[in-house]
Amino acid sequence: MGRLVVVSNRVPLPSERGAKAGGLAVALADALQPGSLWFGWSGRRNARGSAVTHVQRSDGITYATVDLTEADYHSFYVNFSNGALWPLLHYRLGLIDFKSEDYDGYRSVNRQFAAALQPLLRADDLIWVHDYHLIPLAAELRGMGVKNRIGFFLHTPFVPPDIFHGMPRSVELLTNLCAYDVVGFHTRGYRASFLDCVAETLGIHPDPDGRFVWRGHAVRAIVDPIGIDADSFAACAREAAKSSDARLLRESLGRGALAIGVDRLDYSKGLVNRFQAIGRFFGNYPQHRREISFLQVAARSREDQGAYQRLRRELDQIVGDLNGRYSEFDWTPLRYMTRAVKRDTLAGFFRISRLGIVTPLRDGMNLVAKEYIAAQDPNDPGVLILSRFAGAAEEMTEALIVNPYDADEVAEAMHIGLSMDLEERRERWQALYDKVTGSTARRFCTVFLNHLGHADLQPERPTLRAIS
Ligand code: ADQ
Repeated sequence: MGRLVVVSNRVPLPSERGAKAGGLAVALADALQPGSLWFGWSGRRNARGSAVTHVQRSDGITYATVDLTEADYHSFYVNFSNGALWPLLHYRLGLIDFKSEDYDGYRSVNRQFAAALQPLLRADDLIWVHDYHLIPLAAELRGMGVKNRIGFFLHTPFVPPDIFHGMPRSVELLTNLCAYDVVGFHTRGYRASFLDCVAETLGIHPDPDGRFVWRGHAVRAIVDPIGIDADSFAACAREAAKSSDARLLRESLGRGALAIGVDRLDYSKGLVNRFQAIGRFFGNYPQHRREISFLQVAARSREDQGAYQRLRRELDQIVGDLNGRYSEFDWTPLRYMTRAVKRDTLAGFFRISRLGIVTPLRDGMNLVAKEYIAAQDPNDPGVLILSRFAGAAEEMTEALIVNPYDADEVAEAMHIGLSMDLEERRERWQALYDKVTGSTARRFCTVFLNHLGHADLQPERPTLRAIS
């Protein structure tokens, strides 16, 4: 196989990474061998935008990044990627704020990325593009004559045609995806939605393996669920459970148990519904008051968007109402933190908690569900409550699967989880642990790159003109 070139919106630069490695950096750790190149946005904004490519090297890997202008940052990143595509791909048509000038900015940044990347490419590079910010990148590269194999992995869900076409310019976005050789999704359901869009919109009927040809170009849609390095997360949790942070947390609980939720502060994660379910739980099952405290760690995210500011205010209010109603002078039902906590500290917190609450309204996969399982003590494991709308629910069927919109059902699952005997907890956990250790980050990369490495190379590939 040729050199691997990873392209993502943000590049986790080694100089900035510190102790907290991002999810993508962890997932791709095995795939990024010395010699690989990682390309994307530096995270910086300045007047020159993408005119200069910054290059750093670390452990044999080259990190090449470009800056964005203030205007591009807003149109490409804040407004179109996160203000339109993100809600679309999470089934939230009502939250889409589409403006054609933002879409133009999105296309323009993808063109700038392609122009900055193209001179760095070698003929046999395998190019692996990540996530919704960069849907048009392959079409732009093809328009510049790049003939390499190019794959795309979507970390969010994909939506059925009726929802997808709620987005203006949806057909352009769909045909842009057809400029990739391999398009990867976390679940069978997301792939089916994509192929339904292809069939309905483009009039092409993919074969049962997700293969089809669009304007002479062979495309393959694959299912490749992302995973974690479960063994190292488990080892990290064993150590972190002995740390002073974990000890202080345990002491602060007194004789009570801990239930934990860890999410980015994002409306897709279902925190409003989750907090309502916690209130319902203490209302419906008063016998559990004082027996358990909930800890929600919700790292602030995308704060320059109105929807996120409104969400934060709403959550502040619900937490205040809930704690005001149920707290005792020596017991707080819901502890709520809006900052990031280090990964290893969280691993220790997962291990000492009796319930893991993962109830997104929609989520591509949700790695927290897998991390929670990896972190448990096999002799006394906690119980995972998991939304049926997380991609992880397709595999993790031994969790207590809930409808996150149904506060009574989630409250009942909390009651069942807290009351579950050790034997059942062990059985469920063992089945889940086997799945988490069988579907790792390494497997995710290997499957994708095997497909990409074997994608048809078409010397006479017709140039797919970038649609602008
Ligand atoms: P995210 O929406 O960021 O990712 P998720 O998969 O849950 O969602 O989390 C990514 C990582 O961030 C996890 O390792 C988690 O431990 C960490 N994290 C989350 N909240 C944190 C917090 N409050 N403090 C510290 N760390 C925190 C997107 C998609 C997901 C998909 C991933 C990977 O939205 O559906 O699973 O990409 O494909």
